[in-house]
Amino acid sequence: MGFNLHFHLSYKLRLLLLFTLCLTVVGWATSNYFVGAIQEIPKAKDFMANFKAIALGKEETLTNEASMKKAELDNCPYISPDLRGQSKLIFKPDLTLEEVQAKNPKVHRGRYRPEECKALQRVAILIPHRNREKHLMYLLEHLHPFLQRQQLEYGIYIIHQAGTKKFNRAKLLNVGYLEALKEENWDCFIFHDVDLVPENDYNLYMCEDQPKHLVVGRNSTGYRLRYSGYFGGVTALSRQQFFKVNGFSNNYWGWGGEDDDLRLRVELHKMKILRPKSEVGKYTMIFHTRDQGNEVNVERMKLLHQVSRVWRTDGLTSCSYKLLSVEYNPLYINITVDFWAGA
Ligand code: UDH
Ligand code: MN
Repeated sequence: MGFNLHFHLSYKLRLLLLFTLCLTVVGWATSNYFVGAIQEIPKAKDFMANFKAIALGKEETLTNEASMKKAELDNCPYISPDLRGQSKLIFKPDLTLEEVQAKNPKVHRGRYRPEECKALQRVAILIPHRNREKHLMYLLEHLHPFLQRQQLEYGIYIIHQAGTKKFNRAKLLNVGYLEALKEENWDCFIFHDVDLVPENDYNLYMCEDQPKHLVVGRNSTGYRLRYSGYFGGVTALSRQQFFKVNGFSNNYWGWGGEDDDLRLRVELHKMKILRPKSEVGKYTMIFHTRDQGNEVNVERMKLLHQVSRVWRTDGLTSCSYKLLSVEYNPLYINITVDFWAGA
């Protein structure tokens, strides 16, 4: 019995000693490892900051503070708290672009992003243009505050057709899409006539899972849809939706048909057209007569019969043009193109 007890105690003692030894060894090894790792962290941090700056094409190194601040922003809500609903639009005859600029101090080189939250979408507004400077000024006056109230990250692109030959709205919009994507991976594109001003800021300039037509009615048509299936004036297609249908046709010279063509492309791809409620999708069209160089296109019916046959080869993939200039104005980016160079 005595022998047994002695054996038992010394066995337990030896076990305890072994266990303590193990603990010491493990403790020593891990403390060494962590000290080493902690010394490595500042080096790794420096490397990552420099790498990020290079990858982003920034000259100065991002400070930790600035990158932390950006990461901290919450997503903006789908419905912004700044929306006002329907507003009465006033077009002051003596308005100047400088006044509009002064009222939009947070817009730089045609772009804006909210400071208070992370925008849900990055949106490019594409406006086909020639000889409509006054309309452009009124649209900018209303659109900038409207988009800011919607808490969007956005850029406004004017695509200007050089020369006096036939106007091609659709091809200009294809150019806008291709050129805008060269400087930012925009999520959503708004194809926007220069003379249509939205009246209600619940008309969200955002893309949905289906293409969206934003002009349910305008003052000039008694605020009713022009005809069932109308898909003109202002439309919103995501980068992927527009890419899928190969954009607009490039072959509509003069007025009419190009918007119906895009609708057919959308339908061929089994997508559905969404619209806001009629009280929300309201626009004022600034009065104008028909422009020179934009006479009715008598070929349009013939072209509309070919859509299902030609959409693959006529569109973004075949849009050729000569880029004359890209200018960064305070309130918009101006892209000037020539469709006839060398022709
Ligand atoms: N656009 C220009 N310059 C032009 C022609 C067209 O900038 O010379 C652009 C502009 O963005 C315009 C859009 O193309 O909003 C569509 O052209 P539009 O406004 O002429 O088309 P809309 O259907 O009018 O509004 C057609 C002629 C109206 C005749 C009115 C007589 N009642
Ligand atoms: Mn018009």
